[in-house]
Amino acid sequence: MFDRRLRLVALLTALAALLLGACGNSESSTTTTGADNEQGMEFAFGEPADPADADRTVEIVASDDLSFDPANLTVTVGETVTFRVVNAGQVPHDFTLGDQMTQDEHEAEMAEMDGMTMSDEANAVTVAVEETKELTWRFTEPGTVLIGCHQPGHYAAGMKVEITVES
Ligand SMILES: [Cu+2]
Repeated sequence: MFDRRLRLVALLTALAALLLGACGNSESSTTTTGADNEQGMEFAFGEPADPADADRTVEIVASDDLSFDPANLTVTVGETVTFRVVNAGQVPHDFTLGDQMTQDEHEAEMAEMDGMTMSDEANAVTVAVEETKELTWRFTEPGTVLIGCHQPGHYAAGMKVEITVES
């Protein structure tokens, strides 16, 4: 009885450590987590925006052949876009908006978490089978921004959208 309670405490402690580790406060300061976003986390490639301020809506369809449609997109600096993310497949996909560094970090985080579902963040949503979610973003810097799916193996297989932000 007492033994079992001890094991439960040990398990919970291990779980808490795992969760804290995943949240990454002790890791690189550029790691984006939901908690950080709520505290006004800044992104180098733009900022979350109010859907009411969107200049247009772009539908992004995620498929089980590990691609997004469209695979390329051009936006203008200052433009606010609502992405309507549609999962047309039979497995979960996710949509993470970010520069190359953000994609690389997210890929590493997902590998560490071994398939656990990420909670939605200011720049990322997970779409379950037959689910559609929206995310509104304002692009503030010229350059290239990517959308990546970081379900295990998907990004490596090329599941990404290249967004060209024109000045
Ligand atoms: Cu995917």
